[in-house]
Order: sequence, then structure tokens, then C-alpha cells
Amino acid sequence: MIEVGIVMGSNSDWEVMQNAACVLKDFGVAFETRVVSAHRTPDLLFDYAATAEARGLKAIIAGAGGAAHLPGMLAAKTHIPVLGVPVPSRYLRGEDSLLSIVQMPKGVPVATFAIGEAGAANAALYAVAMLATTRPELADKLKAFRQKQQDTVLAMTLPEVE
Ligand code: RP5
Repeated sequence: MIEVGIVMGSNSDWEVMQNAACVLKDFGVAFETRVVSAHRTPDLLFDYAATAEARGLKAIIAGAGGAAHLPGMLAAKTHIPVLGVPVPSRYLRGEDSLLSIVQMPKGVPVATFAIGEAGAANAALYAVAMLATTRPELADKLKAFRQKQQDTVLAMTLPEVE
């Protein structure tokens, strides 16, 4: 059963959003990917959000660039947690996307992540962490992932200064 939806405003967002898909794949979490545009396919957006809970989704990772309404509008139409990823934009480098997603008025939250690849990967890790609260095997995978990162940093060396 699909547990996480990854949606984005355009296929041009895929380069960034594929980082979320890769993380979920690595953790063995079933997900789907869709292009859903807030301003170009508003009816599809409403339908996706309205049916998400009945389809068994536990979280929606939504990435968009520019005046990024997608995460906020999805959150307005579903109670499922929406994790927003600001996609870098052509002219403002994603600062517009970030502010559009993070500045939700009180009452309808969107969990907002960093601009770009790190944000997409972290949104997926956050979704895994949410699912792991009731899935011990996922929690074990998450702990192993953190341990591996820790070991990598502990093994880092720096060049000698001459
Ligand atoms: C947004 O406009 C999308 O999320 C994308 O980041 C941006 C540009 O879309 P395209 O013109 O590449 O389709 O809706």
C-alpha cells in the first residue's frame, strides 16, 4: 500500500524532488510520484488532497517553485501532514518558494524544509521518522542510517599544514 505521496508543480521540479524518492526507496517505503500544479491544475490538486486519506497516504511531500501554493493548498484540503519543499526558482533562487511555503497563516500548518536537494531528502527522512513511530523495523533502519553518517564523519581526516 502506498504510504507517501510525492507531488510537484512541474516535471522541471523532478531533479530536486527525485532526492525524496531516492530516500523513500532506500528505506523501503512505498510511494507514488505525481505532477500536480496549484495554479495550472487546481481541480487535480483538490481531487488529490481530498482522496489522499481514503487512499491510505500517511504524508504528502510537496515541492514547488516560485509563488509555491501547492503545499499550502494541499494542507488546506487534507488533514494528512504536508511536508513542503521549496524548489529553487530561476530568478530568486528559491527564496520566493521558501517564503511562500513557510509563511502559512495560523491554523493550517505545512512543515517546511530547506531549499533544494537537502530539503527534498530531509522531507523524506522526516516522513520515514513519522512512519517509524509505529514501525520498529523502520526505526531500526533510521538508526542505522544515522550511525553510518556518524561513522563517516568520525572517519574524516584533514590535511597536514606545512
Ligand atoms: C512551479 O513553477 C513549479 O513548481 C516549478 O517549480 C515552476 C516552473 O514550472 P515550469 O515552467 O518549469 O513548468 O509551478
